[in-house]
Amino acid sequence: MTHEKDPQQKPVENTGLSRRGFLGASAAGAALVGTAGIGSAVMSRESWAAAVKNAQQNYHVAPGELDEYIGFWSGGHQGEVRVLGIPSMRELMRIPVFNIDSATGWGITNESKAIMGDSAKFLNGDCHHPHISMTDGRYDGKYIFINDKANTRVARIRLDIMKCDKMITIPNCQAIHGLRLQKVPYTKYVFANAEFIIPHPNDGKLFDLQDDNCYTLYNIIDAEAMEVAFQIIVDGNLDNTDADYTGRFAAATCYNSEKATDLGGMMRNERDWVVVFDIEAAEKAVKAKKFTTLGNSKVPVLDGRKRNGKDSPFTRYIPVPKNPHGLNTSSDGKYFIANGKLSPTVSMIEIAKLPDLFANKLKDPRDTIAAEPELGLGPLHTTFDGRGNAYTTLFIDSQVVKWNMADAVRAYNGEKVNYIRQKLDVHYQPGHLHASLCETRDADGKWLIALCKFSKDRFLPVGPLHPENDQLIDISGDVMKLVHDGPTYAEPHDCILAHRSQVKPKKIWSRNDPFFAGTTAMAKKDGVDVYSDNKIIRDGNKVRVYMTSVAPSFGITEFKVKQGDEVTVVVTNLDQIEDVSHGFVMVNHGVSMEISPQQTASVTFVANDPGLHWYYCSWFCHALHMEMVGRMLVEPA
Ligand code: RUQ
Ligand code: CUA
Ligand code: CA
Repeated sequence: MTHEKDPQQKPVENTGLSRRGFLGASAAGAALVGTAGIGSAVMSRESWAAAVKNAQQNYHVAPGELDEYIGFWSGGHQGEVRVLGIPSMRELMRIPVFNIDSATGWGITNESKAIMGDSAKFLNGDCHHPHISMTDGRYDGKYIFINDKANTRVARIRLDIMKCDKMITIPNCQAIHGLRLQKVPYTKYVFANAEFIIPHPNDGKLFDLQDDNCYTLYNIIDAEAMEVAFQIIVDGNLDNTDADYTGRFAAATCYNSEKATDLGGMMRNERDWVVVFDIEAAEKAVKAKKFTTLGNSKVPVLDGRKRNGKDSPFTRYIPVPKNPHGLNTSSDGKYFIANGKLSPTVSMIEIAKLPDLFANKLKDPRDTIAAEPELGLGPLHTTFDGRGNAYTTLFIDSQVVKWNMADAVRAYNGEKVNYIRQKLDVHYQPGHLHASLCETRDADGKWLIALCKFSKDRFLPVGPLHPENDQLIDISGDVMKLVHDGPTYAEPHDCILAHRSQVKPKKIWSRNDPFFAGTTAMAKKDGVDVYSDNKIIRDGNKVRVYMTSVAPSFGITEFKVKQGDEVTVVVTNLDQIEDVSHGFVMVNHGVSMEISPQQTASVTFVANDPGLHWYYCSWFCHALHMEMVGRMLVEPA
């Protein structure tokens, strides 16, 4: 029992237990310490033994073995989405979204530029919240949606090909932050918070925010069409959001009810709020054409602000301690949980009481609060294990606290129970945390990821810029056990874990996939079948070079253009063997793209430099990969 260096050894607050007691190798010894505890944190000798044993869930995935869970990590201000296997924490893939990617040609190819639309001019993004589409509160494996705070966008990733297929810029807003999906009956809507309050119209006349024409909007996006279905004006600003399991409600935290422009001002009020949206009521108003529009945008806009103390039909404001941050729906569907950040508490809003709140049957919106447990310093986000426990990150304490929701409610109602189960040190300053399947009815309480903002001394030094530290925690037993440190590059705000059976990507592309439909349509107009033809089409000073590729050669190994021609190279990879991806790089032209089996990809550039220019395949595809080359001759004008 003297594991002096045990990093998990720390007193468990309010229990009199030490972490050594929870995690010592000797179950019998642990049981002895356990009896010194009080309240519900006491475990029987049997459950201690089981706890120690259960916390031994294997996280080692041997070479050749596959992970049980697939995780999607936001790349933060790096802009991409990363795919990891859990529990190995191995990075499996990167999906470029709001960034430019040299390997796949994202942001370079015509197909990706068409998806990025007008916003292709931006080279940066800042994504935070990846979420998997659902049917009846369970992941359906179809899409991932993710926000871009930096350039006010929302993007969709098709999970069958693991590529971004839609990207939209949200009108009338600045900075999309919180993003969640409708869970029930299915992901018809994506809910997206525009964080910052701006003047409407934003025409350079107002710089202050107190004017009535300064506000922000809650965005309800049609997930299939990827168009903003409608927007709701709110009081205050918007931070994080989540939806319920009835399909009717969504909720968002507001930290700037003050409409302040500076730090001090944003902390002035003792309470900010959670705004709850009645999505059904809002939908009805839109259908009945009871909306306005803003500026040039045609998106229906509803006013969800309080007017003279009167609530709108679509919104209710529930006061919670100042500057809340994360908003998480418990996987049992009972609570919206607002995380206190500046307050050591989280506020549990009872979703079953919301119909009464909207029907004005409650005296006080605070009557919806089922409990407000005190957890520790800096609670930011909460996740769930499907067994009635919640886990909250404590940013300032650098801990994850495990607590029991039913006991928190009992304590709030005056019973003497201890709802804290365990506090585990993490390294360091955790923001989000995410337990396996926790956003769905299937929350299975096996693995938890704590996404730590600081890594400090946990890895070899790599200069002033440090990696972050995503830690894997085994929560399958009665105690949490830290099992792995995972360095990550800027900045995985959030991640999401699905069971591997819930995501079924294709191994090779389908012919005529909509991803490159625009390109094959262009080919058809040129009388070209991309699946067989190698042809050069001249169209004024535009030249379209259609070629196939089969390892290890391009269908066209030389072509000639005139200086100043706009050249479009279209490559279709005819290989049908899994994993035989080719690339196309035109040297000294900033041209690079991936062409995976049965994919068509295209890139357009201007041939400005007279002379011979080599092109080559950039993905190692064959023993003769180096020989997979061709030449372009640019004849002087
Ligand atoms: S927010 S660290 Cu961008 Cu998800 Cu809380
Ligand atoms: Cu084709 Cu390398
Ligand atoms: Ca505030």
